[in-house]
Amino acid sequence: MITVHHLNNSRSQRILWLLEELGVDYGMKRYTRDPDTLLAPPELRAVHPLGKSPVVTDGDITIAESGAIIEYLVDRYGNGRLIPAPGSPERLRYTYWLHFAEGSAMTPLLLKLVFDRVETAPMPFFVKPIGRAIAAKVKRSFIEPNLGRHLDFMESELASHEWFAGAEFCAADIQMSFPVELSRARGGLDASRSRLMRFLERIHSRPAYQRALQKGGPYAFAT
Ligand SMILES: N[C@@H](CCC(=O)N[C@@H](CS)C(=O)NCC(=O)O)C(=O)O
Repeated sequence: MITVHHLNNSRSQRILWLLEELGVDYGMKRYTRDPDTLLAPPELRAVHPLGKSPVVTDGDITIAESGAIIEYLVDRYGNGRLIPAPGSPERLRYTYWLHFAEGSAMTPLLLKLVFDRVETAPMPFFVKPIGRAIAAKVKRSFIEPNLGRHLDFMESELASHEWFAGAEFCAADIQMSFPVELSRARGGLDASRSRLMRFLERIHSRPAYQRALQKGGPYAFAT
């Protein structure tokens, strides 16, 4: 039996969605973020030493890291679904986007979360102007240009491809959903990038996405 160790408002929503798309039975253990720090509760460290979500257990297998979990589930339970044919150009794009989501897209988004917090964090009055000026400079000179380039790149790829890997929806789109949703919520994605906005509309209207939301909620990024 598959168990998804699911943290509210997190990347593990993608795993619930994938399992709903595949129609595979699974159980769920819920964990709730600390309201102040937003960190996962320490119980999650008993499942995997890093204590992050998602983690999936399946019999005696424990697997962490969204991309690795998606590969495992598609391979073990997919029967060829949600993955392009081996050796096809779409398969290479599938691999690319599966890695891009966590390996590239998430980096400036996380840095933005951190530096937004630094900008508003309580500090002694005599360092406040310096702390805020440094945070603003890092955001302006490094984080925002990177975010913009990533968004432009993803938008342009959806101009030449219906979905991220090609003409068919696949698990790479599930993996890409989180950085695109986070970009919409906090990374500057707006109506000026209509293809990414349309991507969000399309994924949010999928019945399996809706079922995963009902099971996993609350999830703040499905707008
Ligand atoms: N690259 C990892 C990232 C895992 C991760 O950072 N998960 C976040 C949830 S979105 C988490 O568990 N945060 C709570 C914490 O760090 O305590 C993956 O894709 O699985």
